[in-house]
Amino acid sequence: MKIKNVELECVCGVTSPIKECTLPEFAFAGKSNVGKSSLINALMQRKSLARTSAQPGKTQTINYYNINDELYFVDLPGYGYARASKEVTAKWGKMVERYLHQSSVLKAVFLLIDIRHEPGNNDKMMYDWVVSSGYSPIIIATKLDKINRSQIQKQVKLIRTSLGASKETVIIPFSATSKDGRDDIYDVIDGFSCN
Ligand SMILES: Nc1nc2c(ncn2[C@@H]2O[C@H](COP(=O)(O)OP(=O)(O)O)[C@@H](O)[C@H]2O)c(=O)[nH]1
Ligand SMILES: [Mg+2]
Repeated sequence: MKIKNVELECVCGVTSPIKECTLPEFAFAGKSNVGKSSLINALMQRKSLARTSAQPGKTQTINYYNINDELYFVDLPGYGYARASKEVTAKWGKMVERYLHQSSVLKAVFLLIDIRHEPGNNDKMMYDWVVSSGYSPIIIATKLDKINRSQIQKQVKLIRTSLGASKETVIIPFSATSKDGRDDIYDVIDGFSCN
């Protein structure tokens, strides 16, 4: 995959209708602070088009990044923000559910999990949600640079087991710092795009 031009084309608020796209979409989901914006920036080869912040849980929007006029990266709002009110959490759930059910051009959902930690209940819920919407989530194990190489396989196994994911489920360790794993993610996207 070659990045030629990227543009933040649309920011959907919680109550706005889901954007009707004609180009294929690739969605990114994960807990706040897991490294979603950093991953999207790395994939777009831009430093800061997708916001990265130390203040998790701020954005409750679905952001559509147009890539080469060929496809969209869809940044779903992060979950599991400790101080989020029940109301915010409920709105988030409705929005994500609406998205997963309504998008007719959604090709794949990437679910981001911090490679250092066992997935939590929210992660498990999100995983099940994606599966029940008819997709096989592709797991990105983020912040790869924060662990020792010798720990990678153990952590990947822990993530697989905790999520109840099958052997076929693709888990890609990734670092936004070193960009390790980025080509594997491009390959996955390319694989879907030509179908
Ligand atoms: N060391 C390291 N830090 C990361 C990585 N990805 C994200 N971060 C840091 O984790 C924090 C949250 O990242 P961000 O992309 O904003 O997460 P988001 O809330 O999921 O969008 C920021 O301080 C990032 O710099 C990574 O691969 N390695
Ligand atoms: Mg973010």
